[in-house]
Amino acid sequence: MTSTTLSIVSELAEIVGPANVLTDPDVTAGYVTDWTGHWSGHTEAVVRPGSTAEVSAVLTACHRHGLRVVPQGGNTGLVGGSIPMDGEIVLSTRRLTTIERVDVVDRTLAAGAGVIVAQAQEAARQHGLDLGVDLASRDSATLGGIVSTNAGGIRMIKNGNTRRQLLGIEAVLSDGRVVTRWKELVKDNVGYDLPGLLAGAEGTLAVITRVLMRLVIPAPRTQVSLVAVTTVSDALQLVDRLERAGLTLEAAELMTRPGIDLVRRHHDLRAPLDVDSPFLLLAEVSGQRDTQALLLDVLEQAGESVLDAAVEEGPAPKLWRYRESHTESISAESSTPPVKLDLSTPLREVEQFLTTLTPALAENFPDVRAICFGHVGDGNLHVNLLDVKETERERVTDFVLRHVTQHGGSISAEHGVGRAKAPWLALGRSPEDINLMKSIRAAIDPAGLLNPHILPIR
Ligand code: 2HG
Ligand code: ZN
Repeated sequence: MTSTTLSIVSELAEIVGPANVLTDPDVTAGYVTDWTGHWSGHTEAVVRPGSTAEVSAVLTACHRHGLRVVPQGGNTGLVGGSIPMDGEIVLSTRRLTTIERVDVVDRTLAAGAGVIVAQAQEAARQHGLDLGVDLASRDSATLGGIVSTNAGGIRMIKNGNTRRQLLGIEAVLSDGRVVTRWKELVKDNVGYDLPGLLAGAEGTLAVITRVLMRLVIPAPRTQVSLVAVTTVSDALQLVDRLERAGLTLEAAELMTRPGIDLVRRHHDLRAPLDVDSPFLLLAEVSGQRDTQALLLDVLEQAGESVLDAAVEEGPAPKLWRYRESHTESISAESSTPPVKLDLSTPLREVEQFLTTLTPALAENFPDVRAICFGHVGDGNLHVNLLDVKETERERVTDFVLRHVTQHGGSISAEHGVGRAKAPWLALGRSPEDINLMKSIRAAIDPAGLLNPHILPIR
């Protein structure tokens, strides 16, 4: 350790207590590598403040020393956005775990940024409400993490993204100043939308310490159907039919045959349906009454486009296992950390995008296996590339991101920019747009100390 590091470590220890400044590489290991194992950095210290005042004091100290800081929640991100790739200090928000209040009249939840998503959901459910966001990493992801990445997840089709669930925020700027916008109001039109700006900023503008989340009424009588279809368009038409029949769409997820086969191999699951179709749609619907009858009716009326279907009643239907086990099974299967590309296209382009991508990849990257799945109802697909050689990662990423751009899509639908997409920002935004984002960033964090490599200001 250098003398500057030694002095900052003891300064940080004075603020948060020595037990909450981690320096031993064995202990910090879990904070410097991401879930996929691809993004791996190093740090001299992980600091774990236990209150907003401590976060403020930590950032004030780092600012004084000109030290760069990477904020981190549950470290479940998939784009390297919370990893200290260049030796930054890691500021973990995991000790900010207070659930302050659930308000059943205004339907809000006030909580610390380090509260785990599943715990926030549980707290809301105890009051007959629910968080509007749900995602496979619910048992490790934190509220601060899903807000700062503006996570999408499986309920986005019904409730919108995390930014839409955010009513208020408390955050600390890089120089230690605390900013609070905290009113339990769904209508509050005074000036710029600061919570909306900090949501999705991926820790480049401030460290989020507390959040005020909108809650929703849980779905009544859910039914899950797993439907075998031949084309993506068939899947999307079915989604449209379900909504037109008066059912509320709770989720609409697409899987492919190779993805299902892989999940089955890794989880020892039996075939979910009797036919082998190229695509499977998992649609969860709800309704006030006769939900199952209505669902079966729609499946029947869809005629030959539905090759086979299984229907199961909620809550916690087993059919979801086929979808939620994808990420884990892909990582277990791939000989190298998978290249994970989270993309979206307009709904009318999803079919073309996917059917042209697979042969183009096979022609240009014959050794790479692609598994695609995702939130098809939102036009959002997760393209996972397996067995990619280290030397090929950049080229294959560039290839797929250009392909999605040609289809009018986005290079990042819900996972954010992080390190993974930073070099391709210009594919997703115009030069004027990028410059404006840089100006905002420079105004709020002029020294560029917070998560500097996502939107570099110089
Ligand atoms: C999901 O939808 C997550 O399950 C992870 O966004 C996606 O593993 C992925 O590529
Ligand atoms: Zn997803």
